Amino acid sequence: STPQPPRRGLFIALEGLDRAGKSTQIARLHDQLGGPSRTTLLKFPDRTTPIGKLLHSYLTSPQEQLDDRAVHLLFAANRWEVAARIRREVEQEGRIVLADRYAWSGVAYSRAKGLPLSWLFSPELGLPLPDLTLFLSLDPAVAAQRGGYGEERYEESGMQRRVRKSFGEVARVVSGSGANWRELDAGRGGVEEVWEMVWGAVRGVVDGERRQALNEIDV
Ligand code: Z5A
Ligand code: MG
Repeated sequence: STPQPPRRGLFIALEGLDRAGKSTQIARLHDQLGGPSRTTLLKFPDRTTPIGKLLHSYLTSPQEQLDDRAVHLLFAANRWEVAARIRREVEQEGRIVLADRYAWSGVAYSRAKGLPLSWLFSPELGLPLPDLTLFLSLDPAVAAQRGGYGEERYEESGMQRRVRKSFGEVARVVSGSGANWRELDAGRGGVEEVWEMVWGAVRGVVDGERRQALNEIDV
């Protein structure tokens, strides 16, 4: 008989404002879930690809002029560059793919510049839908005290407050469409307390039932 593919893996995204603790928690998840032999860690924007290099230059040179819609499409294109890889690793290789930011950041940051929500979702439609999105919620004033702030284009308090509001809109649309969106209070304690919440949420999906194919973003 033909060999069956392994039980499919998982696709999990971490989202949140700047300094919410995404990279800290996702590194811990990566270890807990078996490290590089079982788990792939992706970060968006992926600044290593040609499109990612353009985005890096845009983020680090605030004087650079680029139309807001063009920027939005570049962030989305940077995800489409790895969409097939996510699907292959999860569905055929049984791996766990973790994303440090994803499409939801794409919509929320551009929304904070005043672009219409329906337009913003379009280039994200059809991308692999995470089995779980963990949104690390944090007061922008607390985030600003965590240091290393103010070097990139969006690291400014007015923008961070607008992004927090936009994430609220995104959360309503995304959970309303049936996606698995969990908000965690990332200001409730130190790294250890937040980790307990993160692992509690992830353990549930690791053990849970799932269909072989990943769903697509469809709001
Ligand atoms: N962007 C976009 O516009 N469109 C898109 O489609 C995408 C992104 C994907 C770059 O993102 C920018 O791109 C970002 C959104 C935009 N702009 N902004 N703002 P990035 O991912 O490269 O940068 P970032 O994630 O926003 O910043 P970050 O510093 O990497 O944040 P973090 O990963 O959430 O935090 P961290 O590095 O884990 O922790 C930050 C500090 O806090 C660090 O010193 C930790 O030790 C400390 N920390 C962590 N947890 C705690 C707790 N619980 N208590 C106390 N201190 C803590
Ligand atoms: Mg980070």
